[in-house]
Amino acid sequence: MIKKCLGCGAILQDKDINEIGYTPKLSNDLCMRCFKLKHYGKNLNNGKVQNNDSIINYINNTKVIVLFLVDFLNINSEIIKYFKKINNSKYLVITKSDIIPKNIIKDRLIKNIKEVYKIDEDILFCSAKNKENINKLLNLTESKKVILCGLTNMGKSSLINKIIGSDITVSNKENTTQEFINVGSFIDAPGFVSNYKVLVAKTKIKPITYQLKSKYYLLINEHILASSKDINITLYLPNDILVEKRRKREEYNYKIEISDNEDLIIKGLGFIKFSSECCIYINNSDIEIRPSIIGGSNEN
Ligand SMILES: Nc1nc2c(ncn2[C@@H]2O[C@H](COP(=O)(O)OP(=O)(O)OP(=O)(O)O)[C@@H](O)[C@H]2O)c(=O)[nH]1
Ligand SMILES: [Mg+2]
Repeated sequence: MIKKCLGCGAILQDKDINEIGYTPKLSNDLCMRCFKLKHYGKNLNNGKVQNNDSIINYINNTKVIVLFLVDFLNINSEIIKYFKKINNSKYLVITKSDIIPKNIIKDRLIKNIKEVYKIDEDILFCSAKNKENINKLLNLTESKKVILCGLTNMGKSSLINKIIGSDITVSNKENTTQEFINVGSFIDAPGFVSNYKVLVAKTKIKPITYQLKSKYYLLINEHILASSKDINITLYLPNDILVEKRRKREEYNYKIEISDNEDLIIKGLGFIKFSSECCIYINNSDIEIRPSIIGGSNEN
């Protein structure tokens, strides 16, 4: 009989230690990877990576309600493209609402996201950490089957655990959930993956405003950002990201024109709000520009 790991959904097997689902004893409920992740926070391997379109096809072949999870820092057009490919009844859920900076007015944020990304469906906030809207999500989906999907690390498994008290493996490593997991009226999905690494913001984001002078550049993790003129920018990033100001060097890979009130998204990391137009130089291609989602009355 096929037995699945309760932590990640992989089929348990005792034949190959390097393959997904390995456990030394088939009587165990968890594969070795989940056991180590849960008890020691250790990642034995990166797991199997599911194909994003296969996940979408699976969902589109069901009639279940879809909660599409994304956190405040990871909203970008690549992710929204996947949201739009889903044909089922669906909600966009801004998860980990506890990390959203204090000054952000949530109604304004929803209005801006709807406008920028042309979304007609309802957008909700929720947090597994402080339980925001957990009951609302339960009521919305009452007695119907619901699937949670979204980019890896958006907190899908954490949310299901919080709602129904299950014990699916949760970690800040990518691809923690390996297969679709049926628990109660919920289905947990493997996360979508992308070319970029998705960092996890642990605590409430404290936006930092910098004066970026043309003779300096900012080193944000491994990303370099310089400007053609002196400008003020506000960084929305996980708080533990290292940002350093350095004297300008000359070689940059990309030159981009930015208008006032636009966000520069550094995918997997967060975004930077520009208050005035300028020309920036950057060395990373995993970026996007959009009208700021925190513009209008949220201005700081
Ligand atoms: N601050 C905060 N962190 C959260 C919340 N929910 C989840 N996290 C953290 O986000 C990380 C990823 O959580 P998971 O539940 O494993 O995410 P997932 O979407 O199931 O990830 P995959 O299985 O890889 O697709 C973990 O470090 C969680 O502790 C939340 O509501 N607030
Ligand atoms: Mg998961």
